[in-house]
Formats: sequence, structure tokens, C-alpha cells
Amino acid sequence: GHSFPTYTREDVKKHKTLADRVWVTYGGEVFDITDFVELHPGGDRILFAAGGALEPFWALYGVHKSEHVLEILQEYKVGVLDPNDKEEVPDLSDPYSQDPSRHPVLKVNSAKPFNAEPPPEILTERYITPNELFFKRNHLPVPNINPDEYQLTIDGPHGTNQEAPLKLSLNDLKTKFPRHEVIVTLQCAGNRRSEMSAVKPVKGLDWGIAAISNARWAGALLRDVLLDAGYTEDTPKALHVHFEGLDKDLTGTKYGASISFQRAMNKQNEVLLAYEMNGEPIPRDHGFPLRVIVPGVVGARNVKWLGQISVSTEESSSHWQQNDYKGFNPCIDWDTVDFKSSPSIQELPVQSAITEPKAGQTVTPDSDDKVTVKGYAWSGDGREIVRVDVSLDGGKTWNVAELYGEKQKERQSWAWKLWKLEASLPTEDKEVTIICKAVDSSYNVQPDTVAPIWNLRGVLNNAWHRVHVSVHR
Ligand code: HEM
Ligand code: MTE
Ligand code: MO
Repeated sequence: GHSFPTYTREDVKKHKTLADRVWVTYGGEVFDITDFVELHPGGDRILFAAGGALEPFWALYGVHKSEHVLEILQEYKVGVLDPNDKEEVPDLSDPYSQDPSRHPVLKVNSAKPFNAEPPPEILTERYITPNELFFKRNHLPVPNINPDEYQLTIDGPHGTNQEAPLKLSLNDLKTKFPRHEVIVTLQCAGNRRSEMSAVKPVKGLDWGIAAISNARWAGALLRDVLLDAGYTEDTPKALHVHFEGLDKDLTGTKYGASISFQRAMNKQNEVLLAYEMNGEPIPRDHGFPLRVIVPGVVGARNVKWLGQISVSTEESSSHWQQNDYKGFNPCIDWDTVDFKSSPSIQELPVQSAITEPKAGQTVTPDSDDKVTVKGYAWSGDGREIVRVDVSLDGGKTWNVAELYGEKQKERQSWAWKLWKLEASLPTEDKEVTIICKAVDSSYNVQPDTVAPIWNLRGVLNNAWHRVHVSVHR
């Protein structure tokens, strides 16, 4: 019979520190867990959830799936979440006022548009990244799309049914085409940009090493939808497939990108029109109700909130295809750059990074004098990661890390491998540099340093990842 006060998510967000008291939500309930923080068997990691939801963390740490944990939690209940929270009256003067709410643990690189990455050490806790913690990269406000009214438009081949494009509802996409599921890692071209800015400033959001995440996607194969719209492998003049998002700027310009027609039509490439992410309808931040997933290809071509598909002899004329997401020689600056001189980024090069320990951290070797190093590794175009090399002495000597992750088919290794190394420090030094570098199935390797691959836009940084730490013995 005890009734609890009602709080909004905004109210909860104000309680993120021990000083302001630590609140969290679970289900529709609010808890003040300040007094439990010190008692928590998992240590102060519990503070990651401060001001937000416990669910994504408990999805990461299965130990919490027990009655015992829920009983503890109930002792700290202080309120319930306002059920009308989501129907908040939007402020129409702010184009971002209808953006969804996000988990407070994310490191926000830009609030409007919303761009954020998870703490790196959380990224490698689990092979599949929970939706709430998946990095988010938006160029524009998140559109609010009614799934019942949603229609995808696919222009027909030239000279045929151009005037009567194919229109598919969300239900058509789910029922007319076989459901296809695939685990794909998405990485932004700007991942690890902050290391590039450290060499020389670049233009772009200051991403750390976590503009990359891994999810299980499900949807219709783009190939099947293109066949239904009247295309075949031999359709004349069909060279590029264009995707247009429903997110638009104040002038009405929409986000857009393209991939090659050949990539779209080849079954082995598994290009998806995805309506599910990790078993749930795609969350708003990730493209609800429909997005393109182009396995092995840079994040930018994985168009979210997909509104229209068309086919052309030319690449998309969108700003993001033509004048952004391209690589250049380090000598090119903003006065000399000619965006037409470089191809658009599609497949990405081999990549890896160290998520634990973190730069500047003090590492204490265990009783066997060993330290644990963790990270991720991934390569574009379905190339499998076959090895990750780790040095604990700045590159003088090397170890081979243990790889984790689902086995995918040859040339269809779309998902990352997580890796781990437990090894003794080869040096008595008090300061050490840990380095990782990965090798893919084509024996592509990462470049040693950032300077020779520096580019004005700060994209494609895949140099060896170095982390300096202090050793405490
Ligand atoms: C372990 C409770 C939030 C991370 C545990 C255990 C309990 C507990 C009872 C021991 C489980 C067992 O060994 O059977 C809670 C409660 C929470 C909370 C009541 C919320 C109020 C979190 C959050 C995180 C977290 C937000 C991570 C961000 C962990 C970890 C362990 C753990 C990593 C395992 C520690 C180990 O293996 O030694 N938690 N937890 N917990 N918790 Fe939590
Ligand atoms: N699609 C639309 N419509 N609008 C966007 O801003 N951002 C792109 C891509 N698709 C974007 C988009 C970029 S640059 C990246 S890296 C990925 O979406 C990020 O996907 P995520 O937010 O699901 O992680
Ligand atoms: Mo991106």
C-alpha cells in the first residue's frame, strides 16, 4: 500500500555523483543506491549507471540475473518513473527537442547533433554491444517516424517503371522477403581521430577509440528488394545504389550516401535493409524503423532512417559522399584540397585498439607478475582478423593475444574479434608503453605511427595503438 513519488528521466539524471546522491532506474522504478555503492561486490563500476538505467549494464554482467540482486535493489527504491515521460511537450524552436534520451555513461562528443561513444573498457566486456551503449553518430536531428505510415520508395530501372516506383511498408519488408540475420561491426571513419589531432589539428569530432561497436542485425537483403523492384545483375547503367535518409537539415537537405551496385547485388556481401538490432526494433538513434547495413563498409554508408533507394551511373551527390569521408596525403590542407581527387571511403583498413588498461593508468601486476591487456580488432570487406600482436615494452618484444568471437565465413568476417593477453612485463621499468597491432586474412598490417597517415579530415586512423601506463610493484 505504500505509494512512491513519480520522477522523470531528467530528474534521475541529476543524481550522478555521490555528492548529489546516486540514482538509477530499473524497469519503471527509481532507486537511490548511494549507500550501496561501497557495499557493491563489483566495486565502483556501479557508478557507470549513475543517473540512468541499469539494464544495459546488467545485460553485460550476467551475475545480476538473480532474485538476490533484485531483493537488494528493492531496499533502495525511492520512486517510480513518470509513465508519460516520453510524451513530453517538444520545444519546437529546437530541432533536437525530439531526440531520444540516451544513457548517461556515453561520452558525448557533440550534443546537437548527438555523437557519443561508450567507455572503451565497457566495449570489450561483451562480443555484442548492447543497443544503449552502441556508439551513436548523427549528423542531424533524429527524425520521428510513425512505423504505421512509413514507406520505403525504390525507384525502378531507367526506361521501365520510373514513374511508378516500388513502395514498401515496414510490414511488406518484414513479410515479403526472407528475414536475414548477420553480426556486423560498424566503425566510423573518424574512430581514433583524437590521436590524429595530437599530431596536428584536424577538422572533426574528437572521437576516442570507441566509435566502433558490434551488433546482430536482421532484415531483408537489399538484393531481394532490388530484384523485386525490377533490377537484375545485368541492368544496364546500374553502377551505384543511392540511399537517402529521412533526417534533414533546416534547408531540407537529407543525409545520403551510395555503395556500388555490384556490392548490393552480390549475395555474399549480405547488404541488409535492417529493421532489427540485437533482437529489438532498431532504436531511434540507430535508424528506426529501417536502416542500411553494409557489412565491411565504413559507417557513413550505413544510412539510417532510410526513405529512398535509387540506382544510377554516378555515385551519390550528397555532401557526405563527395566532400567528406575521403583520405588524402598529409601534405594536403584546406587551401589545397580537391575532394574530387580521392575516392569515397568504402571498405575500411585493418584496425585494433587497447581498451584495458587505459592511458595514464597505474597497473599492478598480479601475484604471478602478470598484467592483463584487452582490446578489439577488426578489418573491412569481410577480412578476418587472424592475429593480434601485443608488446609490453614499447615494441621491443611481442606476444600473441588470444582472440574471441564468433567464427564467420571466409570473406564474410563482418564482425570484430575481441582479444586478451595475460603476460609478464619484460622490463623492470616504472613506465611502459603497451602496443597492439592486428593482422587480417590478407596479411594487411597496421602502420606504425600516425604522422604518415595524417589527413586534414582526421579519418582512417589505424596506426598501432599505444597506451602509456605506470607500473606499481
Ligand atoms: C557483482 C549487485 C550494479 C558490475 C554484483 C553482485 C551483486 C551486485 C549482489 C555479486 C553477485 C554474485 O557474485 O553473485 C548490484 C546492484 C546494482 C549493481 C544491486 C545496482 C544497484 C552494477 C553496475 C555494474 C555492476 C551498474 C557495472 C557497471 C558488477 C560486476 C560484478 C558485480 C562487474 C562482478 C564482480 C566480480 O566478479 O567480482 N553486483 N550491482 N553492478 N556487479 Fe553489480
Ligand atoms: N544515416 C543517416 N541518415 N544520418 C546520419 O547522420 N550517420 C552515418 C551513418 N548513417 C548517419 C547515417 C555515420 S557517419 C555513421 S558512422 C553511422 O551511421 C553510425 O551509426 P550508429 O549511430 O548506428 O552507430
Ligand atoms: Mo561516421
